[in-house]
Amino acid sequence: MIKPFKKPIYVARPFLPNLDDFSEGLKEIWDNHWLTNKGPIVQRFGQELSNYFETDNVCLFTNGTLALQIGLQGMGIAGEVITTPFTFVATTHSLFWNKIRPVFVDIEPDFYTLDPEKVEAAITPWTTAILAVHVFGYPCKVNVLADIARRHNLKLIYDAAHAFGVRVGNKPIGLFGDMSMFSFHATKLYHSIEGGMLTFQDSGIKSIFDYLKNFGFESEVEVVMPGTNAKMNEMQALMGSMVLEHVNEIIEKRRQITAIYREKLEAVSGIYLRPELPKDIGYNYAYMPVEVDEKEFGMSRDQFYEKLKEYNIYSRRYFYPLVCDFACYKSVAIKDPLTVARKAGERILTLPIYYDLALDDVQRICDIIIAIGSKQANHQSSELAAKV
Ligand code: T4K
Repeated sequence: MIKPFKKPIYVARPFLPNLDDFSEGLKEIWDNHWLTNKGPIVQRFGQELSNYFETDNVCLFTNGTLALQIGLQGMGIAGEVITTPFTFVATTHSLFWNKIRPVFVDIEPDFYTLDPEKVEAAITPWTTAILAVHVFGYPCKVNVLADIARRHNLKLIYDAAHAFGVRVGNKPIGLFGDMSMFSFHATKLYHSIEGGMLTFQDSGIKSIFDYLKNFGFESEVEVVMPGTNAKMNEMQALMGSMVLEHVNEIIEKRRQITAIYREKLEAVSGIYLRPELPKDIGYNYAYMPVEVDEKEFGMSRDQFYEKLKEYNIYSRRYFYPLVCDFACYKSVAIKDPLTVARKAGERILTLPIYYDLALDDVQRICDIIIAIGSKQANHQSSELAAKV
């Protein structure tokens, strides 16, 4: 039997820069005595991200959820928005906080992103926008969705929380649609401890986002709108700036991890991997989702998830339950049977993937999965033999 890992292997672990470098960076904050409210490091960081995303239209926030919430508010989105149930709850919560009705439609089976045909079928006179998610960093069908949005005069908004570093046709993913939200949470491949960012097409809207994240202040004595507090602080920006220097090596390491998983798990009966992405996509290897077929693998996804824990491996069932099945969204009327999303939600498991995960450990995780699978297969065939 393969031994369990001595230390827990989590689904994600934040990349941390060299501690001495970070301490050096902290000295600037100490010297400045400036911790938040448009500090110099936040401003510098904004410029670095602007360069990385090839646009001046970036706005930083304290986290991704507030970025999306404020983005929707600033763009005046109301009524109904067509969205996916196969996502983290924050996507839908940001609609709820804006009193927008979510209209859940199904996803496509290869990469779990919104199915454009289902989107088009769900448009009503009250629809104002499409809120699509580049889930696991897999880009949505950006050109088809853009065409639908244009023909129906809808805003196209992306929850790009998982998509830092992704490119489509050599264009940064944040340049697609009217607005995109990125999360810089610690569990993401790129992070600033907590943090979020909007990229957007209309440069005129930047000042609205700036007001909304800072109480609506125009000056010491003028408040122009009822904003909230969603500012990024200097510590976050320092971390974000330092992690940005390493983002290419982070993505490269994740590519290597993914390659091992793919090579070793491809032939495992009952474990299904995503197809190869189209050649024009520069992927970020944000997550490592696999689907478990209970009959073929010999145990359900949930049994497999529990079994891995016995080996000190903590995978996650992102995204199960579907958002529409959480108690707070149960009352939302849904016309679409969500067949693909339901199947994905019941079968999916995301395996550990992070910069510090040793390639030998990835091999071992795969060996454990293979051993679990074949043990089940042997168990099933001896049960069958006993019945004959
Ligand atoms: N839209 C989408 C599609 C999203 O996925 C998210 C966030 C958002 C919007 C909202 O963006 P933010 O407001 O968060 O910026 C995690 C994250 O908290 C969440 O940011 C993320 N999505 C979601 C997919 O995953 P949990 O509840 O799974 O996190 P947690 O605490 O269980 O962490 C997962 C594993 O990571 C742990 O088992 C251990 C490890 N870990 C975690 C932290 C926080 C560490 O090793 N170190 C750490 O500091 O939600």
